[in-house]
Amino acid sequence: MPVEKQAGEAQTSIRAAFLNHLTHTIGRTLENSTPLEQYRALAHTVRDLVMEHWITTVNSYRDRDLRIVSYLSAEFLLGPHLPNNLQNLGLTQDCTAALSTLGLNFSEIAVQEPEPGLGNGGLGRLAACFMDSLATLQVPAIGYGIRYEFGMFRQEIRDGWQVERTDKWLQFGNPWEIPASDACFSVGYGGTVEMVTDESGRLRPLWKPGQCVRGVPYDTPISGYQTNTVNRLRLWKAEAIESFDFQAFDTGDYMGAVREKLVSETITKVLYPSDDTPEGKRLRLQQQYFFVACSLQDMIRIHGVRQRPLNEFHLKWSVQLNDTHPSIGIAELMRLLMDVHDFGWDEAWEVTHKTFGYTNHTLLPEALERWSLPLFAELLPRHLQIIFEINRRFLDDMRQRFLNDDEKMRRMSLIGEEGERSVRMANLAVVGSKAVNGVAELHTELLEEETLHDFYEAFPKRFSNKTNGVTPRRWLMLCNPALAGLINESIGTKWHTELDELRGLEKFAGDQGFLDRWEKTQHATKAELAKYIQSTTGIAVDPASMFDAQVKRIHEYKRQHLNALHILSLYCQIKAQSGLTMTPRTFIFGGKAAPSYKMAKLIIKLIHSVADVVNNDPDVRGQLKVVFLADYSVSLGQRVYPAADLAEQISTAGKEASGTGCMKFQMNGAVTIGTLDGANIEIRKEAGEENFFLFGLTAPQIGDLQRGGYRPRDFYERNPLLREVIDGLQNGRFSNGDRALFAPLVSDLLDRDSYMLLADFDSYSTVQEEVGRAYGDSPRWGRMSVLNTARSGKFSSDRTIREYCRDIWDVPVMSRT
Ligand code: GPW
Repeated sequence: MPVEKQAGEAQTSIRAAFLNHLTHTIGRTLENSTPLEQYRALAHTVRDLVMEHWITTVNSYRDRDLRIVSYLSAEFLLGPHLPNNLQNLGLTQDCTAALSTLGLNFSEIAVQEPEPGLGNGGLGRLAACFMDSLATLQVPAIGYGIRYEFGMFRQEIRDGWQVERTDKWLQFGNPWEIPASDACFSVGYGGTVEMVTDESGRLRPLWKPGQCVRGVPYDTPISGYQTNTVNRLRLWKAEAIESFDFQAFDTGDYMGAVREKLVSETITKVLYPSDDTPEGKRLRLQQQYFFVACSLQDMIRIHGVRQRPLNEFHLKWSVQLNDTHPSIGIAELMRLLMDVHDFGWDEAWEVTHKTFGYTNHTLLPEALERWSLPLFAELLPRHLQIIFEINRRFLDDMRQRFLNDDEKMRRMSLIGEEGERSVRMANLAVVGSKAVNGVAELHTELLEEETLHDFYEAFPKRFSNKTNGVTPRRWLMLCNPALAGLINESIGTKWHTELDELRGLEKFAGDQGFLDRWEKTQHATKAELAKYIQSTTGIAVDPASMFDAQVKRIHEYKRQHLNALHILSLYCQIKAQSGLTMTPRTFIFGGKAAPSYKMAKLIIKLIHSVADVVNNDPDVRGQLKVVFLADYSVSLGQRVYPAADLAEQISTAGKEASGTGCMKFQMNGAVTIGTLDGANIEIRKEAGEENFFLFGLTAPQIGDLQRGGYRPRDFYERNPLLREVIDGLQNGRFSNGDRALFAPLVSDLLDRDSYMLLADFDSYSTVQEEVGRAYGDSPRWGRMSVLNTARSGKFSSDRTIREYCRDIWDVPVMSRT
């Protein structure tokens, strides 16, 4: 049989290549190698296969001479490469078989891979899903970002509190990256801007930076699913410029030279661990400018290699700004074109504003990036001049169009004048881009009507919505092989790249035989997570109980504490009525808090206190279990999403721009309890109202309530169960008598409650009761679960990327049919 022979050949060559790398790359024999060493040998084996496709991709792009998409992002949260690359190559089974002939277990080796945690959460993971879809759709694209030496911190839990530990992901080397020493660039900071006369007698500004660092690119191949396309993720590392060392060394200041090196390398040392809350720190601005300056120089270099004049830059590149973090690129491209390449202002602006697209990811006013003017002037004096000039021209234009509406001019200015003067990066991004988009329908609507309303009035055509998506390769096929297998058997495999094909499952939603298999599969996946929970937390959970999961960054607007209050209310009910039975549930939490975010850290402590009380009270009779999984990450997500029955998407309406975890849960057949916020609205529309548990106030109702003077204490006084829970938090009932512990939380809830937990508590509890009843009705729940998967097709990042390609980037996607 030729097919089997081929498979046999693949196995034999993987086996040979693996043993070869073990000897020649790692320097070990099979017998005396550790699993980590075996992982490294296997990673090199797979990388070799990916590299072959890379070479052909580079050649094919060169021949086609297409516009290239450049995705600029301060974060790329890729997750483990090994299993993903094997799946894309179609070699998972061959590899597993090849290893087993050597007495090795693939899964045991794969778990050795340190996760590249170069992102905080949703924004960084979105960039990774986009890279996957771009390669799968064979779009010429480069991702540009920062090679942080230390990624997202590792989270440990001590006595219920979060403790941060450094993430040394590069400690044993990274087989997936290749330094590209031929494309290093320098980046300047500080210094002065002088007016000098050039050869042609023209007076022009010359920036003389006070400090210079070098950017060294590290490339990671990003493979597409079952294509030969492999795109490039280029991450920059900061190094000292050698000549600086020599200067210092010559004058005998060896220590000074080394200090210089340390200072330069600090720039890419560590990822800022805050999500949705920018810290106006100098190093952060240095990081942003560093990677953007390197990336633009690299694009101009490639443009030159393609022998194109620079006034055609925008025809050959589409540069997407992943939030405002890279938006300094607008001023930097202006500077490069004018100061380095002799463009006049108008010529430079023509190219610049047709090059960029800006994606906004938040409505939280405190999350909109602003840089203090003195800091900006000190680090980037020339860029500040350029921003002032962009602003002057822009406001002149607006003043004419809006007849001297001074209030409006103040709101639209790129420079904030309230409090300390600042550069408003969102305004810069909107003014300097050809396209602006939000990440879910409601989010885009609120951007247009509220947050960026003045700009929407001025440039309505610039705005559009691009609802987020996630890659079904990682978030269904890879993480849930059992369910993916059942789906393949039922409807074939076309859904791997055309997720709408999942609709074909609808016809099985009433088929009891199919529902039984669906449930059995789900149960087995839950049993695996139960084992993981047992081994990491020591808590025994029952896979037959409802797995109710909330995994995401810890943030007040995401309201993990609403979930916790509800659990406490169930507990109080059990205590009040001995013998009360309810649908058994396992509440699963996971997520990191920004190290400086006190309230988020207290919420983690709260969840642990709730777990202590609930898990250890015999009156509960095991009906409720609460677990907090430490160190939430992409790989941990890959365990949780497939095992969940219920997904908690309970943010205050109008606060979550989109959310993407909701999509991963839905694909894997979880049913959602959620508010009308972000992508929940679209998930509910797709799934059907009857397959979604809706609760809570809407965004307009929240606005009304807040404007009318919201008094959370009224809700506390009106609801006896809520009162019992809050009183318990206050009087130490849930904290071994410690009355001080949760006092900050309680006083915030009673006196401020900015995120309206108390207003939504009643509705949440009522709907949770309904959830419990529905779960008890297996055919009903099974049907809801199948229909959720069947109707999740919209949330493939392939769909999202197709929309960006069509509406913003103007590049073709490869169709497979
Ligand atoms: F504040 N998001 C994130 F908008 O993960 F920049 N980190 C961030 O720093 C920001 C947003 C920023 C998230 C949003 O909170 C989430 O709603 C969205 O689904 C995700 O970005 C991807 O669009």
